[in-house]
Amino acid sequence: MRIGIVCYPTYGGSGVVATELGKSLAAKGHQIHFISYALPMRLDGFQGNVFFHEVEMTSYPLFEFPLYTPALASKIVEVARFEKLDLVHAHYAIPHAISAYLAREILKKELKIITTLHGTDITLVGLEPSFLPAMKFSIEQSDGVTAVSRFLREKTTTNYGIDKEIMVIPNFVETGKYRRIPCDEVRERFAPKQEKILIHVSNFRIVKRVPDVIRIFHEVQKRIPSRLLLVGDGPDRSNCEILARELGLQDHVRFLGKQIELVPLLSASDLMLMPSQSESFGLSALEAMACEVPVISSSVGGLPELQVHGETGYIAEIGDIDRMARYAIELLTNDVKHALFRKACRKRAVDNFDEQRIVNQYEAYYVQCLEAAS
Ligand code: GMT
Repeated sequence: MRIGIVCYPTYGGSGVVATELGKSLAAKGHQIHFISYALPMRLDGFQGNVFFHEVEMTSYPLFEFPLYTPALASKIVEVARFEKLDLVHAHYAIPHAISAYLAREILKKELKIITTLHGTDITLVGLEPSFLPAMKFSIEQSDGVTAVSRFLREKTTTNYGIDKEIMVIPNFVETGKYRRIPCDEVRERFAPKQEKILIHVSNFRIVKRVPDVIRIFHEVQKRIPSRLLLVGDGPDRSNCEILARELGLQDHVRFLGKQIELVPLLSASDLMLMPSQSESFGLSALEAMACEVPVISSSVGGLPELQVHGETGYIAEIGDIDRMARYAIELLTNDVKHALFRKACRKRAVDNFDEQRIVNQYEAYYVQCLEAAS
């Protein structure tokens, strides 16, 4: 198939899923055309069957705001015509599904649209009155719609009154690459006295509740010699740096900023903290699990579909810092239990969320949508 993939190029789960999906489909022989305003973060190195098309933005004094939606629609039209695309797969509905709809109208419907809903496009941003009608319309007009968890499908149906069939296709991980590797050097660097290592990976948006991560670690650190690695960057980072200092944790917390190579860091870690306010799936938690890192998370969104409480980690109410800290201490002080959890994490990632398994589901869904349309 000739597939256009529209996504955000930035450090975030929807862009990662879109890019890894495209690379994997390309390896299976499909021709993949990524369309975005910059090269997607994980689209590194040359790969056959993979092409990138940049959306050029023009400015004009009359335009107070950049006009990305029509520019993207025009680029989709151009790529679809010249590359004879069978379908375009829009990752994150705003504005990608809207641009794709516009492109399909221009092409007189000779292009199929699959939209994948990822998270805040449905739970947060799309609910804004200034976006809602256009969002709802573009989802309803897509030829196929997928959501990354049952939770997100349910939210889409109830919050937007959409009765279109939505296929749940979860996030995935390349378990051949994401696996625990020898990590003595990394451990030595961050925890020279064999302290335990806790890790958090996110885009430091408010919904991630990174200050909770620091407060949980504060409690853990009182009982267990430990270090906290914070990976990623975003609007809440400065607040978190201030909080870490206020709590006297500056020598125990390392802010590593954005990192491309996560496997060595995850392999050196004993526990991941993900206390999010909202999380439609939790891709970072899955990547940690594949590297045998148990997860302490909140009970929101799709996290209970990923995690098995008491087997791969523990789940607690949003904001219940004390409970999350207790769970962390329990696991980090019980080597036998920790080893069992580590094994269960890897098994769950491999058995349920391995890349090949999920990419096959997307591929089959494309075929189904194309056949239904013909
Ligand atoms: O919603 C976001 O914060 C951004 C979004 C993204 O584009 O990175 O993340 C969402 O999509 C990921 C991939 O499907 C999911 O694993 C994340 O759980 C989801 N984030 C939220 O729901 C907060």
